[in-house]
Order: sequence, then C-alpha cells, then structure tokens
Amino acid sequence: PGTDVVPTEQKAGWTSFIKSLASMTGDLSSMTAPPFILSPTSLTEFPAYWCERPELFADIATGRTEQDRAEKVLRWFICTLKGQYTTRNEKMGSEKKPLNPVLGEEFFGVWPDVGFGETTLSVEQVSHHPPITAYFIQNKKAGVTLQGHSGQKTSFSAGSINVKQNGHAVLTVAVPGGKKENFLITLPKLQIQGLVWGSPYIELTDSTAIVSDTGFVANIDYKGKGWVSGKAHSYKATLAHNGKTVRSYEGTWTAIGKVAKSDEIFTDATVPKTEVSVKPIEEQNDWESRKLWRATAQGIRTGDYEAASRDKSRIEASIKFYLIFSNSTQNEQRQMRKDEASAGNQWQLKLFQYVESDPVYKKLASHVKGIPSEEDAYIFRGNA
Ligand code: CLR
Repeated sequence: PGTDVVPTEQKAGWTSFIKSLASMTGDLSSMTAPPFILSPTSLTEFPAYWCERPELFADIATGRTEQDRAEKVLRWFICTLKGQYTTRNEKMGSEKKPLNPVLGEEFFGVWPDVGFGETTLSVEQVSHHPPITAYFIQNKKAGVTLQGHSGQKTSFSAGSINVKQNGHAVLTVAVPGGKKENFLITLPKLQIQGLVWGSPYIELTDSTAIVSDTGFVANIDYKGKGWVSGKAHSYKATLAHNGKTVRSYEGTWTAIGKVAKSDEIFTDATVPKTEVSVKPIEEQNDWESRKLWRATAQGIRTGDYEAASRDKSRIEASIKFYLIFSNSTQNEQRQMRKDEASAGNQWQLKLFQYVESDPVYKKLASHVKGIPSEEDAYIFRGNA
C-alpha cells in the first residue's frame, strides 16, 4: 500500500482516467491522461535502454566459446531490465505516460568509445496505428548488433494495466573465423501496478527466452512480491544446451543475481549506467524526437499543460497533412484525401526495410513455447 500522490485538483481526472481504462481496447497511447502523469519523453527514446551498459554489450564478443557468449548475452540482457522498467520511477517518481511518437519520428544516439568501441543507436517510428518502434544498435569494433522492433497491446484487469509486448529483437555477434551467431530475444509481459495511488510502477511477469543458433537456450522467469513471500523484481534463469540445463541463476534484476547454489555474482544491476549522448537540438533534423517535441516537452516540464497540449495538437495535425501530401502524385493525393487511412500504406520507411517474415526468428522460434512460428521485422538499411 502506498500513499496517494495525485494532486488535489487532478483527483477527479485521475479517477475518471482509471475508470476509462476498463473499457480500453488494446492501444493506450492515444488515451488522454491527467497532466501529472505525462512524461516529456517520446517512446522513440526507449530503445536506448538496451545499451546503457555498453561495456556488457561489447563484452559479448570477447566470449571464447559458444556457451561463454550465450552466457554473456544473458548477463547483458538481464542488466538492461532495470533501465528499461524502473528508470521513470527513479527519475520522475513514478511510471509515466510517454509521448506517443508520430510516424517517421527518429531518434539517434551514441555511446562514445571508451576503450571497447563506439556504439550507435538509430530509431524510427515505423507505424502509428498500431504504434511500432524499430531500432538498430551497433558496436562496429566489437562486431555486435541488436536489431528489433517493439509495440504494445494493453488490457486492464484487477486494478492494473497488463502490457503484452509485440515484436522481438535479434542480437548478432561476429565470431572468429568470419562467422556470425544470432540470438533471438523475446520480450517480457508487464504489469503496471500502483494505479489507485497515482504512483504506477512496473512488475515483470511470465517468462522470456533467448535462443541462439548454436543450440543454447536461456529461459528467464519473472516474479514479483507474492502475497506470502518473495522479493519484488525477482528472476530465475536457466541456460540449456540442446535441452540439457548447463547453469542456473537467480536473484533480482534491479540488484544482484547469482549463479544458483553458489556465491558467484552473475548480474549486478547496481553498476552505474551510461546514458546515451544525443546531438544538440540545433543540429538535429526536424523529425528527431527531441527537436520535434521540444515545445510539448517544455510545457510538460514547466507545468504549462495548455501550451503542451496546443503544441501536441499542432504536431499531430501537421503530420497528418504531411502523410497525405508527401511522396505522391496529384491523383494519388486526391485519392488519399478521400481515404486518409491509406496514407499509412504509402509511407516510405527511412531507415528500415519491412520484411514479412524474419528469417532468424523463423529459424529459432520453435525453441520457445507459446510463440508464433513466424513474425515480421524491420531490417536496418542504414542512414540513407
Ligand atoms: C517500450 C519498450 C521498452 C520497454 C518499455 C518500458 C515501459 C513501457 C513501454 C515499453 C511501453 C509503454 C508503456 C511503458 C510503461 C507505461 C507505458 C507500457 C514496453 C503506457 C503506454 C502508459 C501507461 C499510462 C499509465 C502510467 C497511467 O523497451
């Protein structure tokens, strides 16, 4: 039980927002929420959480055996969870509602070379309805890349929001001899708790997997505080090779995880993270997240919610206009004005290429219970 943190003048709004969640179908992004719960950060920035421990990302390539590398991928993955799922609580006091990206929105970042190579991040909002964000992270020197996309399907039950993440990620590491190893990464389910008090936070549920084309499969089970016992943010993981468990791990993804039945530390999420560096706004293009949302974010930060919502509407209106009139002949434009919905299909992706079936996913998905045998993907084409 927590204490109510909803500002007095927003209490009625918060109550009706919570009530409206019950009738929500799938996509929370377009719902209007009371100002105190709004975040000035767009969802296109979130893929940066995958690499706030760039040293662990690069370290994957130093693994000497297939098992070494599989274990290093698992370690890096678990160490990203704290950033992904608790950062807003740490920085802003609670989970917040991020800005809903516009189609074509971009985000670029870099983790400078401090000895293990520079890591770069490229993100594009590749769909608006439903919202889908594609990302590509690369450390060229180490030979490690992460390619993925992310969408969410939300539902409401027993006072919390349940979020199923759509999409997957593929990590690729170059190994000696000019070969490559691929790892298919599935994404956890989220439960947003603490809503009644106005201080939402995330707990992870169920399980995810990391499947390698070298025959290693990591399974990670997530558990929160139970009614009777258990620590918040706990995990148990196993690493198996061709069906036989080789090592087990347990602990919390917010602090320490150990190799099971030993004192050997496997993951330490308390190590300081390295936030992504972003170009100054003056040097960004008009589609880059922080430039695009500059005035909206400023309004949210300073409590000028009227200015924020005015600027948000301006952006949403101008993107609609842009979608209809860009890249099209006069006849197409006429047709598109009749059928606005078709505008989305005409949209040219800037950095990514859509594929109906991800070949790596197709090859490895059968090792994970309960997931479809094929999934689409967005493959990075470069900053063309
Ligand atoms: C996006 C992909 C990242 C991990 C991640 C972390 C937090 C999630 C976010 C994803 C998707 C949007 C999300 C958010 C927490 C809250 C927010 C589910 C999965 C929803 C849309 C807003 C809920 C509103 C309440 C806080 C009131 O890798």
